[in-house]
Amino acid sequence: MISRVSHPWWKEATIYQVYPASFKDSNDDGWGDIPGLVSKIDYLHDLGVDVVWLSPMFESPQADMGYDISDYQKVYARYGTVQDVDNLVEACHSRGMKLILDLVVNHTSKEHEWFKESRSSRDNPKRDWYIWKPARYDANGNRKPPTNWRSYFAGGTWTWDELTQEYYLHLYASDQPDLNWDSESCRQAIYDNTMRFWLDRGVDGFRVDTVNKYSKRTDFVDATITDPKSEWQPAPDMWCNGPRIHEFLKEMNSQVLDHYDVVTVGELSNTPDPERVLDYVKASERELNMIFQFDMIRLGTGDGFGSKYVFKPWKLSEMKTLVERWQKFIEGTDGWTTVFCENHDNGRAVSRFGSDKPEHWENSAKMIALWQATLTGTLFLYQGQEIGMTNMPATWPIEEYKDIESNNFYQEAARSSDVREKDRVMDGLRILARDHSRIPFQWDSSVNAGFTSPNTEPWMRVHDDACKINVASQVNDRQSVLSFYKKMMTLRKRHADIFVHGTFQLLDKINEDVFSYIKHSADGSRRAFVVLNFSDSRKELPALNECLSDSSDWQLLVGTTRNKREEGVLNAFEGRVYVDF
Ligand code: TEU
Repeated sequence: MISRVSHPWWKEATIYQVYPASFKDSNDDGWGDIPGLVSKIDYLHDLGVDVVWLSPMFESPQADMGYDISDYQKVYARYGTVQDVDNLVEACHSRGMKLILDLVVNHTSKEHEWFKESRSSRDNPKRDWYIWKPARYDANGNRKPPTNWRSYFAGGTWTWDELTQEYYLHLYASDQPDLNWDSESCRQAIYDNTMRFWLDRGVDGFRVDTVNKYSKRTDFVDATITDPKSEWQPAPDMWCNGPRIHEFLKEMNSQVLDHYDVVTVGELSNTPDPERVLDYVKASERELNMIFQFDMIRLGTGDGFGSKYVFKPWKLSEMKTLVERWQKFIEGTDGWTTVFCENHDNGRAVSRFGSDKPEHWENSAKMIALWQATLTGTLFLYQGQEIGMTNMPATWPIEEYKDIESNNFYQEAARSSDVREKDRVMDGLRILARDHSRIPFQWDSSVNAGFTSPNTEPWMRVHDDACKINVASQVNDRQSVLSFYKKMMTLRKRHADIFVHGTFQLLDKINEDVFSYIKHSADGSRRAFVVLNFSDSRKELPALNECLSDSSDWQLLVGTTRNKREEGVLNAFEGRVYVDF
């Protein structure tokens, strides 16, 4: 049994998410791969990365970019082999780094052997490893699915199986049938086949996909109609935080995770109450070390499911409230939290929370770096965030969007009776689509940005701005976004008592341009004042002593601007940190 100390290795770690398809292609097939990642591990080590989180690289038909797994113990051929993963583990460990994988066990691919057996007959031993239900029939005898639930990818959550004359449940694509965690034998197979196999090869933990969806309500009733225009209704309360979820996660720990020195971070959706989130992340609960809570990163997405990609303008005061909530909810508890503003399911932070206009791009990216590096919790960076990669150009057509979610929402809008819906959704996708984070990483200014060879067609189009925004153009520039991230990573570690473990005090909540807060060291002896101008114009720098009504001698620790700082004024998207020690 591994002891759970109060400052385990993963609290002060910086964890970097790699999307294997788009990081580095080593064999010129247009797809990133694990040998390509291994070739760049020193780049990550130099950035200050402690842990690599590798998004799904398992064998998969790629209906949902690897989140539809057909064999957990094989590697998708375009990404490499199990031996390549072993090499990656060694490359990390030999540098004092660690590797975590993506644990995707709410569902498998429909091509997984387990599902093939389950669907082969109603009395197959694995029938109850998935969720099968009989049809309903309407007054005219027409066959209907068991419920009216809407899938995350548009459409319904049930697909009819002709052979066995039942429907199977899939919260996502029909290619992704949900596993039935109420089956004890199914859970045991998950623990052994998907977890122990990789932990025994030296993997240091998991990012746990859809972690609160394994236990679902078992009454399978229709959801309240909240979208009268649609046949399908949002129903996340039917499958999130179900009656046995904590039992299952405790079992996963006692039977597997507790026997290794590993970290877990859960993807926790549809759980807005901090008290309910603490149920998952208090060390005494022995469930998850930490979770991703999506309130902040969801800013701008429309309400509910169907309108997710109808952009909804947001105010800085809303962001402040959410950041404050998810900074403070662990204070006084044995829980822990995460810091992140990008991942493979969201648009780029510079474009969404700053500005990707040429005149503002660099300051926005550096301000975001300063913001993230000064927040409490384990810090997660997403590939390309450290060089300020931006959303795909607004001029790119829907054909450049490869994600199943983007395309399903766009096609659904195109079928709408409201002819403006398609344009509204396209406008929203240009800001919010998952595709923006999935285009090839920008290594240099060559054709295909050094991601793959110049005469290879990459699986997604390389950004038009890759010639300007790339590692090579920044690595030797002490004032670049990349250099600033390195500087902030160093300061974060040097002052971990404030930035990683400190308590958060929001200032001036109603200011819709400037975001300022105090971070207090754990023992209360040291403070940092962080001030961020989230606007595209000059703003008055809040007077420190007024804010804090004390006469401490505040000294500038770090600022984002290349230019000479102006006393009392913050330039557009400028950030600064002052300290009183
Ligand atoms: O996402 C699950 C999830 O929480 C969804 O809300 C997610 O944000 C997605 O955009 C659908 O709205 C995880 C993975 O991060 C995602 O990439 C996968 O598509 C999904 O699970 C299914 O495995």
